[in-house]
Amino acid sequence: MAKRTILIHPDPRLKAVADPVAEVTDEVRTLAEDMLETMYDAPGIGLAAPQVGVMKRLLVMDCVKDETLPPRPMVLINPEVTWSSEELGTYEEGCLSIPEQYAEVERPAEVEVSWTDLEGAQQSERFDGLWATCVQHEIDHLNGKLFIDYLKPLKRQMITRKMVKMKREKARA
Ligand code: K1U
Ligand code: ZN
Repeated sequence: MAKRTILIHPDPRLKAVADPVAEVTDEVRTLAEDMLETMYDAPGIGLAAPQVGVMKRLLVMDCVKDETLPPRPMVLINPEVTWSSEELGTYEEGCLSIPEQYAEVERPAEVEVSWTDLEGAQQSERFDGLWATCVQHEIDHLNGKLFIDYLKPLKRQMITRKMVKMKREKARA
């Protein structure tokens, strides 16, 4: 397993639509393992392949926050939202590609998602709470959408400017 570098906004790869995974190969399995290691190390509760510069439709997540409960690492390949609730929920979201910036985003409170697992089998599950927020945030990444795209333009520009400055200072250091 190897930790991968997380891209920081703004980066054109974070605005691009990722390609479907054609086959679950050893390369895909290695990518999934590396992404889980990268996510836990960050630490984060989700990570999408474009965030590590791989333009494939694969995401990982583990929204078990209670440390007394066992972890639940999930790998979703070619995920699709097949149903969304009319009821909406608001959560203060963050993003590993937009460090230290948080904002409230409104999304469907529950979603049903189907995907291919690492064995190549088809899976489907209904998510609610933080899991629903996270899976929608990660699927957005696969479509080149960031949580700041839900914010008012001024707020989005302010965050983007902060990230540009942060990246410039990091490059100089
Ligand atoms: O996709 C990402 O950038 C990961 C992101 C996922 C996410 C967070 C909040 C709402 C929706 C989606 C993160 O994991 S940010 C870090 C974070 O939320 C966290 C970190 C440590 C402990 C608990 C949460
Ligand atoms: Zn994110």
